[in-house]
Amino acid sequence: MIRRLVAVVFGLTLAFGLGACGSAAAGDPSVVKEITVTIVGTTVTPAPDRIEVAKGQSVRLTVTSDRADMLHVHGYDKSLELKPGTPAVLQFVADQDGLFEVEVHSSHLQLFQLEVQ
Ligand SMILES: [Cu+2]
Repeated sequence: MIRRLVAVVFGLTLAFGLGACGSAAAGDPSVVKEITVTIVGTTVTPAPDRIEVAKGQSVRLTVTSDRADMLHVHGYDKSLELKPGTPAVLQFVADQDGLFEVEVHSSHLQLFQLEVQ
């Protein structure tokens, strides 16, 4: 019984250790920042905000819009066609630092600002 508890505690410590290691390894392209945005009419969910990522890590952006539109990541100059009601996925390595607007062009909505440092 006690031995099992010790094993569990040890397991948790190990998991924590690995977690800390994962964040310390930010800048590694295998570390992926998942960002999911939904657009309905002129409402962006979650509300536009600044999202920080470490330079060199990957960003996977999943956007679902209720209308056809064109997603644009400024600075990185990446575009993604959005089809109504269909999640569109854009993945890239955040390899330049700065503050970049991510927006959709037809509806002129800002989705968020990507801060890479
Ligand atoms: Cu743009």
